[in-house]
Amino acid sequence: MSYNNSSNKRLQLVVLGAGGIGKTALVIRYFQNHFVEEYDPTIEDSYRKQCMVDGSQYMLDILDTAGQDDYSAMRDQYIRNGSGFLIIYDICCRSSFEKCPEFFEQIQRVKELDSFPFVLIGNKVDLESQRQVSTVEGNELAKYYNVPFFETSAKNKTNVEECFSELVRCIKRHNQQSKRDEKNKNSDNNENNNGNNKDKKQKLSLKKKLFYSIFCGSNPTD
Ligand SMILES: Nc1nc2c(ncn2[C@@H]2O[C@H](COP(=O)(O)OP(=O)(O)OP(=O)(O)O)[C@@H](O)[C@H]2O)c(=O)[nH]1
Ligand SMILES: [Mg+2]
Repeated sequence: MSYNNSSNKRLQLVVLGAGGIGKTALVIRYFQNHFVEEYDPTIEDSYRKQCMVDGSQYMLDILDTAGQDDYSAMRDQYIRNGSGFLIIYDICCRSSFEKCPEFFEQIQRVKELDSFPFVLIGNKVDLESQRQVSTVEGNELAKYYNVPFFETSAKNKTNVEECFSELVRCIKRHNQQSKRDEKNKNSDNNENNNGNNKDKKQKLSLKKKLFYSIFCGSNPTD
């Protein structure tokens, strides 16, 4: 399928979260449907995939970022180019959960937006016995941001397709809302302009009347 005439369906997704929480494992599970057992810290990797969501086809460009703080300087650039974000923590690592607001605030700052498409993800849900962050806490944080929440397992393939598809829906909704806002802004501007035009016409006709009364001693007959 060609995307030349549907560039709006090309989406840039950015995967963010602390180091070692399973960002790469989730992305590889989604792209290649296998589980990466070993931990090889990422610097930056990108993947491209076509996907079908609600009957529409999309081309996803996914950027898997480094969780290690050594590479955090590159994050602003990734965020700038992203249209949707997966912010991920490890349910067995409390500090990775506590880091999520930092990513959220960084996106807000770089994008200069209060809200943007993102899904919150608690990964490694197969390691239930080592859980440090409850499902309720994850849900509460997602509710606070008003975004979808998933608990996933890259190992067991739990909710992997679902979280990517939901992010695509979030981006679609966000873009539709932005278009509506833009339209409303334009029609407000037009109304203001129409008002201004009326004002201008009234001022011109007053000027005309003044001109005639001064120079002709009478009013125009229009
Ligand atoms: N049990 C279990 N282990 C996982 C899961 N996801 C990832 N892991 C393991 O966690 C370790 C780190 O996973 P990565 O995907 O490399 O972590 P990362 O977030 O990409 O780390 P950085 O690239 O350093 O930011 C690996 O050994 C994975 O096999 C999961 O869902 N369940
Ligand atoms: Mg990685």
